Amino acid sequence: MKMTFRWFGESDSIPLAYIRQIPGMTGVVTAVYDCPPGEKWSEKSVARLKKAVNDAGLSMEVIESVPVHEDIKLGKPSRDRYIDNYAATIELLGAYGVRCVCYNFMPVFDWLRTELKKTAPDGSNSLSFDGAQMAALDPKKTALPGWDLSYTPEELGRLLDEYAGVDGETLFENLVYFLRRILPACGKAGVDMAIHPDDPPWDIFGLPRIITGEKNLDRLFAEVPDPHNGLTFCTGSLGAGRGNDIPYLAGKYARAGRIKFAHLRQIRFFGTDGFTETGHRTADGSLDMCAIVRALVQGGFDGYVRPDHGRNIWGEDGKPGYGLYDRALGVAYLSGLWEAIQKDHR
Ligand code: DNO
Repeated sequence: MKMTFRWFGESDSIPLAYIRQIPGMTGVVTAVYDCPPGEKWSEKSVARLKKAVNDAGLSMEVIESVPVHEDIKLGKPSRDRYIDNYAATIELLGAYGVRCVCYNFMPVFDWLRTELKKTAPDGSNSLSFDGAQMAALDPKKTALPGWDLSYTPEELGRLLDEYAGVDGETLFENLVYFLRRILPACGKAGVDMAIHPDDPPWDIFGLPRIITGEKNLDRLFAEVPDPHNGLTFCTGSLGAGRGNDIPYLAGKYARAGRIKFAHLRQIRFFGTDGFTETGHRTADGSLDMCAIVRALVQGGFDGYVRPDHGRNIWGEDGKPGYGLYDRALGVAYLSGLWEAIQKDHR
């Protein structure tokens, strides 16, 4: 297992030097943020980022994310140009030592929450989702929590209307088309693609979401068996789907060699579909973190791991989910689980 930490580039308030001091830290998971979605990343930006990371004594083997242009998800004729740019970016990243690219195929929005700072009894706060509150929001009228989109309301409205003709089946076909076209570049560059599950894993605002559980993941790997076609095993995203048995899925896809990257995060369920993010320990939420790590270890997973969202604690007011303190505590806890389980497993 290689422990990593997400870092949002030079504008991140957390210095690389602090990240390096977290016990067991090997590298950061980062991205180039100055390139419009769909264009090829510039070599200058990639080289500069890598130098900053390496100079701090850390590696840069995982990129999260190379965004997928909406035209690719919509299957528009312009998609081929954007797919070519994507493949060229993969080759560039491979040449700079990147081994894994995390991406998602969610229409328009990435993760969605209804509250960014839900206060817990201990005074900490964290991200939270309540389905009834989400259903009451109209993305064409209100800004969604955490989403200061680069679209104007008119552009967003148009984009949402374009998805009216795209159901889950079409979206899935568009994903398969995209992967088949870029995987040759991944093979050449030695880069694994690691799709991030939809967060939360069900349709929202009438937009289809397809990376939601076992059935669709099995279909994805059956239709695109290339070994570089992999998964970011995000426990919090898949785990929000209460029908998903997370330790079972961890074991199954680890054994199949499909897990290229793991996001380990704890959530506590409430109501019928609500969840609040908590500290990483098993005792703090609804997911059995110990069983998940055991399944990964026993399944032979030896890839990149990062603690996922943390709470705001000790007075920190971090980027939603991405403060320093609670994620660092998450690393310490997860590394302890790993050491204990690995020793028993040998
Ligand atoms: C949320 C993250 C996601 C993830 C993307 C990958 O905190 O896990 O935003 O980076 O879905 O493309």
